[in-house]
Amino acid sequence: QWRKQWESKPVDELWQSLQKGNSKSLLKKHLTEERYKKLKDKKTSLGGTLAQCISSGALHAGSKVGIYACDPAVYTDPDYCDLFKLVIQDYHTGNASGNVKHPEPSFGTDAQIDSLGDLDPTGYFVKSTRVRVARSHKGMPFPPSARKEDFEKMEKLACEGLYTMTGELAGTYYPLRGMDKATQNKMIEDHFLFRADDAVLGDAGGYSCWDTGRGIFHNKDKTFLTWLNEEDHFRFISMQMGGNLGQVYKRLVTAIKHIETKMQFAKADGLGYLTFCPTNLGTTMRASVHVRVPMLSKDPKVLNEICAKYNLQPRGVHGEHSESKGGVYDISNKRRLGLTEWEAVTEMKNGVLEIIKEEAKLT
Ligand code: CIR
Repeated sequence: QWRKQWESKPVDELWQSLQKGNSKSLLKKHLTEERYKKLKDKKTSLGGTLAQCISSGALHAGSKVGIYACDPAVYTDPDYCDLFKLVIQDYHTGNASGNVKHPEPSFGTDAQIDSLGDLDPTGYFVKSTRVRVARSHKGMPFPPSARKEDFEKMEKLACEGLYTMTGELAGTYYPLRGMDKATQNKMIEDHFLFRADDAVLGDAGGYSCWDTGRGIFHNKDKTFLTWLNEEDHFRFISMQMGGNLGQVYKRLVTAIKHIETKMQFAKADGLGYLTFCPTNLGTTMRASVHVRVPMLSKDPKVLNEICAKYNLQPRGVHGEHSESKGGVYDISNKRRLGLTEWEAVTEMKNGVLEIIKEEAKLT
């Protein structure tokens, strides 16, 4: 059903739905009638529209944010950036009138990265470690306003870059289009396959021209992966079993620094790397562990206190809105904007070390 180029509903229809529904989204809060009138017929320099940005939020009253960027231009467009800045400030700082400035990217020195080490040499507490970042091609539209040719061009450019990687990072690209059943099953088993099955993303135009330009690159050991055109143009993922955050983070940093010599990513002053969803801007980084804390999970008060102190987000292991099972939590950095990559990963490390210390006391 998503094979064709996606088209949003007319902007006035979306505006009416947003007014009628009881949405509590940041979109509804900040898209005043005055801003709506200013933007409703205004195209960005890459050809995107307000209807594309608000489609998902207008159709899903449960959305918390409700707005997506139709293309990277909205973040710097003199008319659109007002609205986006308010949503970004509000989401990332809890205060729409604040003024968070994102610093220049900084991944840490080699010595610092090496010092991250293993969070759990016992191997008992940390089951696995994963760090991901998102990236977008400079000057290319996001899915709602991308055409089939854009997806094809992005896939080609990405693959040319990915295939220059060597050593541990060298790998193979598996396009979703025409993937045989055996490869598909293997990908599902490995939890790598992504699908067009999220209506919130679908109604944002995220699956336009599906499955053109979509695919997965991974190295031989499956410790380094790249998703092409799932939600973002790129998701770079480094992961492995156990708690060796130093190895996982170093692998990711090596890969993205190399790819950045092959192509240009969309960035903006004060916002960092630009992404389709404004919640991911900045470092775009989520550094996480699956940690086994059966004792702490009996009464999550202490766990929640540590998470609050270190700005961590505890989740169940089956995604953002799942419950913890068997005392295993997915713990990740909550802040992505307004701090460096190095600060974000360090915050995660310190918090997880504290969690392990408290769990060990009770064990
Ligand atoms: C919302 O507004 O609640 C949804 N559009 C999702 C926001 C979280 N962002 C994301 O999953 N990339």
